[in-house]
Amino acid sequence: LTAAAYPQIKRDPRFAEVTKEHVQYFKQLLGTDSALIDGVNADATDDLAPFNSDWMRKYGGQTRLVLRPQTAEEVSKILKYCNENKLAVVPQGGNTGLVGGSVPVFDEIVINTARMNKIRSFDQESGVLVADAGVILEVADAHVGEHGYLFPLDLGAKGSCHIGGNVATNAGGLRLLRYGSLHGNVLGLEAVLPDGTIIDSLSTLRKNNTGYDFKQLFIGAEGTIGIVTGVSILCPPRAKAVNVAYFGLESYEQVRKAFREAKGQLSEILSAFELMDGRSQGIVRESTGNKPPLEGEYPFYCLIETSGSNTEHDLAKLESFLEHVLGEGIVADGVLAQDETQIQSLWRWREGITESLSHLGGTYKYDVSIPLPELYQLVEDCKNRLTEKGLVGDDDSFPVRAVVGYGHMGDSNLHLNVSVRQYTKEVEKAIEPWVYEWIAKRNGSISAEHGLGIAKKEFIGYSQNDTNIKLMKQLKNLYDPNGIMNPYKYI
Ligand code: FAD
Ligand code: 2HG
Ligand code: ZN
Repeated sequence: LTAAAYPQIKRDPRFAEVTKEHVQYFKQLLGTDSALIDGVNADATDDLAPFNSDWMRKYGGQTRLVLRPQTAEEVSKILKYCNENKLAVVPQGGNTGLVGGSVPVFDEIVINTARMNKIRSFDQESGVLVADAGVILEVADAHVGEHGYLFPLDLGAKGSCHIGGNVATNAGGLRLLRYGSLHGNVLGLEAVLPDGTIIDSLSTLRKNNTGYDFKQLFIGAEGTIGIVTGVSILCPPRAKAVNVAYFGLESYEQVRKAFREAKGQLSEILSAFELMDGRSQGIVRESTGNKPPLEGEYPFYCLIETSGSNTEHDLAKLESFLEHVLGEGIVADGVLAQDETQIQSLWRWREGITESLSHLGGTYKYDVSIPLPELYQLVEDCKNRLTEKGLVGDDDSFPVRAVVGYGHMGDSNLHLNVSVRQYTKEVEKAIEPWVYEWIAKRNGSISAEHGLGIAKKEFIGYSQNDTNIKLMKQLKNLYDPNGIMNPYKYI
């Protein structure tokens, strides 16, 4: 796979090209060599490559300069200088985004947050963590874990993604059902505007109704109005009792029934309800070689997690739920993890899907919100459409290898993934814009949790009306009048 070129997008001639003088300024400002990758004065193609290409190796550009500031003040000076010199920039965290938003399109300067990685404070009474934007999600969770708390977001890329990137994408993840979205958990932000203004809105208060809530605009803005440099976030107590069960089911209707029962019977202790279709689990099995949790094969699987404070009480609830769903034939078979190792290994069957797919070649990803009754129908319709067009098959002459569906059933969020041997226009045109029309007809969203980036730039109109798009453009112009922040992306 090679990073895509963008024949349909032209480089904006308003932006300057990075010169040796520009690099000299940044070198003086940042001081150390490790703070900068300089492809202007020397050939640094190999060192720049990981910053130029996205996680899927689908999108990429040709930056010649990566900057790794350590403080908000440094970010402020960088942005002010870029703004004055019309140098376009791309904010980048862990570069795990799945919509091509975190990499340059042409020669934009990458401003990477990896060196802004300090935990600033943790209040053991309130559970409020204040940390730099470049702290890795897993590190933040381990830190609050030492004090008996949990970071309220968890996702498969936790070992690489940054909390600033999570905020910038408004990542949803595996436990949103229980802990809610970052729009609720983030209490404050520190961010830098293109003109160098540092917005200090790093409140640690739970309640603060004193005018416009600026932080909300940065949550999910995907780096288009400023750079998040610090995050203050409310962490819930870590559950003392966590249980995970994994089920095989005969139909999507049975999965819906199981979800209704789980909500009704497990209510306050339910912390995740995840859906996986048979094909997605087959792909994880082939890629990892692991023994599946259940003996038989089923068209659908689901993973249920409970998190509570009393092991006996939770187990009693879960066992009576298991008895009920097995007894009523809602689920065909199931297994309950007996210890932490088994909990982790069951989760890998869900969390490992994205990575297992990535070993097969390319993946067209559609991260969508659809009302539950029709959620899985999209996968069936897409599979039928691609089959009718003669695009799906087992041998190498067919471009499509598999059409799979999985996702956060508890949030009505489906991940439709089309696994291809190569990214081709033929396959892309067979899916888009058909898939977006399908979603718009059901009043769904074309991006539930990954954002728009460059992948969905052309399709925002399927989920936002003209008035909303106009308001977004007005805000963009207000915050970033020179348009230097993450250009060519969705706005
Ligand atoms: P990047 O990829 O570096 O950047 C993402 C966007 O945010 C870009 O537009 C970038 O310009 C901008 N940005 C980054 N940092 C900043 C900053 N400090 N200030 C301003 N803008 C910034 N997403 C989910 O929602 N739920 C999931 O369950 C989930 N699981 C995933 C599993 C895997 C295996 C992978 C590879 C990705 C997954 N993602 C998921 C997608 C991704 O959105 C998240 O991994 C994460 O939120 C991105 O963080 P990052 O630090 O890697 O950001
Ligand atoms: C997940 O839920 C992530 O596993 C990634 O959001 C989904 O790869 C995808 O499409
Ligand atoms: Zn997801």
